[in-house]
Amino acid sequence: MIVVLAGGVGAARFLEGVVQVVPPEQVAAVVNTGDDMQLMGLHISPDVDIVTCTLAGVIDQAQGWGIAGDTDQFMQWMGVLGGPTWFKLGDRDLALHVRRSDLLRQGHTLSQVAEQFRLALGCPVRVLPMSDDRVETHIVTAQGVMHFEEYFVRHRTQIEVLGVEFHGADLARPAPGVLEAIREADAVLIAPSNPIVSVGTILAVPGIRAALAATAAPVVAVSPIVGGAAIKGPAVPLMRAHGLEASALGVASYYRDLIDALVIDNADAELAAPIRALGIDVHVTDTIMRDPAAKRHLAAVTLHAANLGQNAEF
Ligand code: FO1
Repeated sequence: MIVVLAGGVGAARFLEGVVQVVPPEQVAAVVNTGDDMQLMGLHISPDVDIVTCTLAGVIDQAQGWGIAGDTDQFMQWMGVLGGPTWFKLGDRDLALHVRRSDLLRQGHTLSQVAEQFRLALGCPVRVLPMSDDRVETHIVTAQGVMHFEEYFVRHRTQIEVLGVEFHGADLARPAPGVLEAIREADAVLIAPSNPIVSVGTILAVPGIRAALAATAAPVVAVSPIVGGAAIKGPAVPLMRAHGLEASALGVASYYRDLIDALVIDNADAELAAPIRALGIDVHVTDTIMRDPAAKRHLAAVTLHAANLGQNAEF
């Protein structure tokens, strides 16, 4: 079993590579739910939906989120009625949020909903929310503390980050199957997701860090920072707010006691030595997932770094 700790868009694209190298039924994604948000009475679960819909082949590829070919009649009328329109919910996408909210109200868990949706949509990979308990990532800014999505989407990250809070994390329990998957894994891969508010949120769930430290499986991360910049999203300001250098070396130091190896981009080759000095094995390659072949390549290099590359052609 290959376990992948996943956030949103970058992780979903990485998983598209992993399932080209190993059979999808041998892959389980442990997904961040800290971006989950209550909006208009709906429970929205961005990263779980992004991973599920990407691997089901129904994602809007250009955006990385939302449903391909979706329409915006609901949003248009929501605007007419004076409702919130800052977080765009497509008409097909809306079905996910309404159905999830209804199932949760009936007493189903996030995990049960994730499993029903991935089977219904034809996603071949198990999607395990990190927890069935409510955890929300909030960003501390000079304009107050706000939900991550308010910071990321409404304010387009254009406000200074003073800190990050994982509301509810201390009381959250890993969702069913998460600790077992990590314990029994042949390898644990940390996708090129935001180290702080995607992977960090997963690590904030009590028990998950310990499981990663205890597993016999190699733990290999892919740096989401290339040449000091993030391919997508606010990893740089969030790392800086955590006193971390916004670089592959900063990522290595953040994951230091958790990972055996780090995959970094060719652009950061000069950081291999200082990262190795931290006791972390380094693999330098092209990490930009510009097309399916590049996604496959990155996955193959990462699996090789986890000593599973024998039968992975790349
Ligand atoms: N991201 C945006 O930048 N703007 C949006 O309006 C938006 C809506 C949205 C709806 C459903 C969904 O599953 C994701 C959505 N995202 C949107 C993406 C989301 O904000 C981020 O990609 C993740 O939370 C970060 O991993």
